[in-house]
Amino acid sequence: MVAALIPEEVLARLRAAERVLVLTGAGISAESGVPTFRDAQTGLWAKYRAEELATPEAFAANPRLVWDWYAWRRELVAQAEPNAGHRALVALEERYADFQLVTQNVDGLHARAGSSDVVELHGNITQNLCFAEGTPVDAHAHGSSVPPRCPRCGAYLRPGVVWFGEALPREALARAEQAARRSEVVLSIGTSGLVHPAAGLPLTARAHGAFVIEVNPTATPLTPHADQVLSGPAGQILPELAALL
Ligand code: BJW
Repeated sequence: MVAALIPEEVLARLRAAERVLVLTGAGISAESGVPTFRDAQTGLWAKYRAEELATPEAFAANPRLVWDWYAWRRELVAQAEPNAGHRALVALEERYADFQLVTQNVDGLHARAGSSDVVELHGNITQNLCFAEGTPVDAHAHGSSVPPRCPRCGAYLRPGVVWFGEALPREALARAEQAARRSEVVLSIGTSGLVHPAAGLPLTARAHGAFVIEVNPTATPLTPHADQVLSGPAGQILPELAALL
């Protein structure tokens, strides 16, 4: 493996910092074999745009189609294992007294890697909610219809994720915004920076004086605003970074 060149300023900022925020997106799980959100459509699903399936309107119009898409993705996630990038963030968490990991990912791989405090902004794909009431429900216990029905009210169950046009979980967003305001260094890892309000967190942090480091093989809307860009795969860069600190 070719060593990524980590600028000395990145190491110096991370060594000096006491408060660190990490924001992750789908790119950190790519090396676990979980397709990124905007690359997810392959095989049977290639004719659909992910953005058009991840909405309450799409579910209302065709619940079976959207449920089946999530069933397929749940299977991919169940077969995936955390990678070296996820594990490097566990090591970073252990280094800092004030470390907040905020993820847009719904795959649960940070927790499976061993991160102990993960703010999940967009929910978790393993969970289910009643589509009518928004309450958590265990799908396996309730019948064979597709999608399964809520045992309380009979409405369809839906995956426990946040779709376009829906509010993010209030406490999760509040914790993420607080961390953005107090952190000295922010790592934005494997996210296209297209989806708000998550995409605004590094910019909020920067406006409050944080040093912003982006880790991504591709430029994003954040790139011109980042103080340093580590261009490459998270599964290579993050372990090198953690080892050098
Ligand atoms: C690698 C790599 C490797 C590859 N290593 N990197 C302000 C401006 C404009 C619009 C809005 C705004 N505020 C709100 C909006 C509307 C909307 C929005 O943002 N729209 C934009 C798209 C235009 N936002 C919302 O609707 C949000 N809700 C909201 O604001 O509600 C307001 C409200 C308040 C009160 C009441 C009611 C409403 C909700 C957003 C929910 C997003 N949900 C999804 C789906 C989750 C479930 C699912 O997975 O199916 O979350 S969308 C999707 O995008 C998913 C992701 O978490 C999210 C971000 O994607 P991510 O992680 O960045 O992935 P990709 O695929 O885009 O990028 C991968 C990156 O990895 C790439 O850059 C690669 O280069 C990189 N990569 N390999 C490192 N090895």
